[in-house]
Amino acid sequence: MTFDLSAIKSTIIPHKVEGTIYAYGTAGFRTKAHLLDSVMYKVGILAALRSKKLNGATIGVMITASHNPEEDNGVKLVDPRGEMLEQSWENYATKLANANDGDSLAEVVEQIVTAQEINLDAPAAVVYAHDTRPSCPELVKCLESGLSVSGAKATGYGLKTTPMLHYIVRCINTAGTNDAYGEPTEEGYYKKLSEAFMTAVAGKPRLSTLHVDCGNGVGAPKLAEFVKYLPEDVLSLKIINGDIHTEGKLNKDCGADYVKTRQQAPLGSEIAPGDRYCSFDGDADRIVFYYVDSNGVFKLLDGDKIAGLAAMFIMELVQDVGIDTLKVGVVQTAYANGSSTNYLTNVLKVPVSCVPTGVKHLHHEAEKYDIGVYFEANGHGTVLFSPEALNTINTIEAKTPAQQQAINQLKAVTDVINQTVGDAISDMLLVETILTNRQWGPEEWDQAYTDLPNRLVKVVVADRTIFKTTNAERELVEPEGLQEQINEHVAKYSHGRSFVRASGTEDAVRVYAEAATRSETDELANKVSLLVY
Ligand code: NG1
Ligand code: ZN
Repeated sequence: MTFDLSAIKSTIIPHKVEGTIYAYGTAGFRTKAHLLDSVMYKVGILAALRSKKLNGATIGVMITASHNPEEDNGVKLVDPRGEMLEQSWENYATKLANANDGDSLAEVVEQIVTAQEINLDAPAAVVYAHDTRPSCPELVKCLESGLSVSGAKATGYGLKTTPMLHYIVRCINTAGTNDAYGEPTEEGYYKKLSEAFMTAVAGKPRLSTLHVDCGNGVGAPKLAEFVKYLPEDVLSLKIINGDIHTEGKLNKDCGADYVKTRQQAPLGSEIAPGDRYCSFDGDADRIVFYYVDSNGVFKLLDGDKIAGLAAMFIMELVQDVGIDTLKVGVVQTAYANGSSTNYLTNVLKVPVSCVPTGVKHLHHEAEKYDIGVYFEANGHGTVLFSPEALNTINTIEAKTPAQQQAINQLKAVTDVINQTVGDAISDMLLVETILTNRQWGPEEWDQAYTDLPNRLVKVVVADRTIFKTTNAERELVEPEGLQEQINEHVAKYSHGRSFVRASGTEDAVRVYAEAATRSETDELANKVSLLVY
């Protein structure tokens, strides 16, 4: 159990390419896989220190690069309740990763130990998992070597989706408490979700088959396993892009990110009017739905549409149960379509908060509501129920059979939802719960509002750090004067909106624009992009 400070000087895995600089950002560490062996070793040390700091609470480590190309990889830490690593520790992660010799690494470890008053003799427990990338087995070994030198009790969970690992971490840390989250196993996850889903759709006819594009990633084998827990007459799924063995196929022309950014169906789909489709990303924490209308036009039902559907359904259920004193709210980012914000605010009349990009910001804001629905437009999100809300839902006594039915359904919905993090399988079940209860196809769902045409452009600039924003990234404060120039263009378009921010995951600046028509949107995006160069 002891942490061997002197041993890290000899076991350190140094950077492969001198001069590489690493940063723990919105997506943890993420870059080309061959640059990550040193980082994995240090993440092993970091996870052990974090666990020691929290008196041996179990910390998770997930090796994945999500929707990125197959040659990339990445790693992020999971805190005890299944949330992302506490923000104040991101800086420690970055410092450890950039220490490139034994002495400086030991020095950074000592700095962290002092700053956080960590007892190095305290126990440490870490669980880890990985996605389907060919680089994972090697990187797992590097992580294990960092865990071993730190004296952590390390348990490998093998191939998992990112949200499954978050679920497992929360289950382990809440076992035996009033707050127990479930069985800390893959099977426990499948059972919890399938049982809750069956209750949530009980008595309603099954919908047509849902085609699930798994982006040739880990979602495919896991979903294939999950369907064994559900009878065919409850949910019918057909997996496409489920090949995790052929090199080069992961996220290639398929998956949630491809569908969202290209606004087109993935490779391997033969989508026709009436068909129901959705896409997962490479680690199955994001989902988007889509269909083609009777004119053959492709229509996307993205994270904003999911948030609207979920908020609508949950608000009605809360009312049927008679607990509408609970405050429901929705959290979005600036990338949310203007029509969705308008629908939430003016039709559902639900409070909407806008926060900077990155799931941790959305998650924290959602915690401020009794029931907080949060989704990024790209399909990453979930619903959080506060402990008080859960307590109210679980203890209220029904006065009528209708109220009892609403209570049962709301309880089931809280179990269908993975409350630790966005989860493609769980979000898929939430959407299917709502559509089955309403007996809606994608067209009925899509009727809530019509998306404004929008365009997201990536602009490569000499130095993206000069772009500084305020107001949840919707306005630039630097470079000086640029925001005024953007405003002048925006003012010329009906329903015009545009903003510029530096990406947190790529060396580029993103320009977003929306306006009343496709051509005006493209024109606005172009004009603003030219200002940024
Ligand atoms: P950046 O690169 O900071 O725009 C992207 C996504 C985020 C989030 C992170 C983490 C967009 C516009 N941005 O962030 O929503 O998912 O990656 O993966 O989709
Ligand atoms: Zn992902």
